Amino acid sequence: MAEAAALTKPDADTEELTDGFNLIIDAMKLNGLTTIYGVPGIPITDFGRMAQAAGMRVLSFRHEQNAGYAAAIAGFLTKKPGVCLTVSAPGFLNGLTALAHATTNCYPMILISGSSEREIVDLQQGDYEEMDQLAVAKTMCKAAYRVLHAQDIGIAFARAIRAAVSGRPGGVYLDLPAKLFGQVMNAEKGRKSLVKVIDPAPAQIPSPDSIKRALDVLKSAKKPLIILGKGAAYAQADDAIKALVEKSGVPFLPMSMAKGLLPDTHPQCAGAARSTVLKDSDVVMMIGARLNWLLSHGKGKAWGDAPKKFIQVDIEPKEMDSNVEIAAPVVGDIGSCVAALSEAMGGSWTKAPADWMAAVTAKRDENVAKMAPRLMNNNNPMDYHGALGVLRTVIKERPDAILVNEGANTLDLTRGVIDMYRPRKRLDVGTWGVMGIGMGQCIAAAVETGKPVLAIEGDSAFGFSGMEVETICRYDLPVCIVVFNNDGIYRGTDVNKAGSDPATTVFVKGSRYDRMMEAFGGVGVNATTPDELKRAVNAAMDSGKPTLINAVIDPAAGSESGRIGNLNPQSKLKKK
Ligand code: OXT
Ligand code: ADP
Ligand code: MG
Repeated sequence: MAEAAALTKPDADTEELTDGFNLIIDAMKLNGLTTIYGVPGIPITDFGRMAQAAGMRVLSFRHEQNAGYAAAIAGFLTKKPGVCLTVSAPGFLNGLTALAHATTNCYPMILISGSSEREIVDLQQGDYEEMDQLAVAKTMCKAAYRVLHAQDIGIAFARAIRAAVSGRPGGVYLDLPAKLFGQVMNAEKGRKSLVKVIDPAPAQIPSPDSIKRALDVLKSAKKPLIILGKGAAYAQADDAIKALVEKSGVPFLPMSMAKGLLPDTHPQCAGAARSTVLKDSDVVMMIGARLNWLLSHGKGKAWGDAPKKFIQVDIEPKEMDSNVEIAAPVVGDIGSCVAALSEAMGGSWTKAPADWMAAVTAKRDENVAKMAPRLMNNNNPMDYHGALGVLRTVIKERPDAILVNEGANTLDLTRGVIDMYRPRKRLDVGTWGVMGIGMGQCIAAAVETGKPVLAIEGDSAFGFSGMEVETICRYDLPVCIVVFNNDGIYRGTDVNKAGSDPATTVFVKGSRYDRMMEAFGGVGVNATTPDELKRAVNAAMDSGKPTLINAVIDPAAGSESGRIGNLNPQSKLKKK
């Protein structure tokens, strides 16, 4: 043995070497992945240090789930996979919810987890944080890969990037066993093993037949409607979408995260006439939106009795006919599809019938007028509308700010009240209605865009990721969090009649979430009136200092599950 080592030594002294740590960093940088959201620990601690030393931005969180939500929304905002880095088993599992969320929402993301040694895991011999992570991850994402050899790192990253962003975007898992990081190889061979992914999300051009079919259906409509979903926002084809909508003269309904793709104040916006347009329309063109629960699966009471024809523009062919028949499927990327539709419409397209647009406008104006006085109240304790009336102006005056929003009443009322003016400025709970996305999304939004962030959070929703206020302070991010504190989930008024424990939906009364921010050097404010709220939010948005405003909301103001109470089963038996 000693002899063999002596023989190889001279080579090792002169040969330029690299290792797994460096190859991972090089593979990421080569492909423009320069920001990592994660939590350090065995076996990735040194990797984080080395990545930072190599000029990458490595943001260290307090819990992997929040880092994962940050990576997921970074993917949505940038069209590049957001990267989340975790330790093995428990860290991996903490990140997995976010990976599944990214996949469900069609956000490109890569979850990279260190893992224990294969030999020990496979024989179930009880390694440190032992878990067959690859097997667990497979069902939660678009693709999952494990890398055993340093020379495969380049290919693995290329595959992960391509899988995340091509076709329908989604989450990808990369399993990196501890031993891989330290594996040494010849540096030149290492460099050659890296892959720069060319055209990671190739354009997918729709067939001319599908474009013609779609326009024939649209032309036949008397009451057409365009529904814009977050896929349309993701596509970053903003000008082309605006051109198509305006040329068609068709009212458009933005799904929650598509608000602002065209301004909510646009004359064709039907956001404030939602029920009317769903019920009365005869042809519906979906652009980057799915007919899932958020659209009542395209059938039933919400859609009324008028017969409907659907046109669907989506990159995923399997999405067609998922819930109802799609009369005109247009499969391709939204940029290419929308451009092809516009071009085929030519210069003399007849706009949607004026009486239909007028009916939609009348309903919209009626709803807006009905809401207006409620937004101006200065009640103490505040209700949702009084508080949101103030915040609506904050966004109107700062249309470039990013709004992060979660909760039940806090979510649903904010969505309705606060108009958005620019694309990809509203980030929320997405397809699963998941609580906990808040602080991760705030951090990624600030980091990826450099814009100020306003988060409007239910007190329950905030609790899921609240510890990340320390992270916000540590990186000194321009984030203003408003916690709508109504003492509980939906309401703070429930009483447990059967014992001394509090009811399941209520929290400590009079909590002061603002003090959490103060604990870490940020600004905390307790606001009990819309006027106080307005002053505090404006100061925060102007200063860019991490701020948390505890907005005291009447505990009786909310309703169970916000606007989706119908989904919450209630026992028909007499309750004790
Ligand atoms: O057309 P009509 O007349 O019908 O009117 C509509 C619009 O036209 C009109 N409108 C307007 N009027 C005037 N002006 C303007 N500008 C305007 N804009 C619109 O308003 C109405 C309503 O419009 P909307 O909202 O568009 O329409 P609608 O019918 O509501 O739309 C249907 C939906 C389904 C598309 C929509 O409601 C929607 O997107 N909903 C999303 C709901 C959602 O995802 N909710 C979150 C989950 S709830 C629950 O699960 C919660 N949990 C459990 C839990 C979760 N989720 N996750 C995890 C990990 N663990 C547990 C928990 C714990 S919520 C929750 C916490 C809640 O407590 P908090 O303290 O956080 O929050 P509070 O409730 O505030 O206390
Ligand atoms: P929303 O919740 O806003 O209704 P969904 O998440 O349900 O939106 O739907 C988004 C849809 O957009 C998905 O079906 C997805 O396949 C599609 N999509 C995402 N990116 C693109 C793209 N670049 N081109 C075409 N379709 C896309
Ligand atoms: Mg609440």
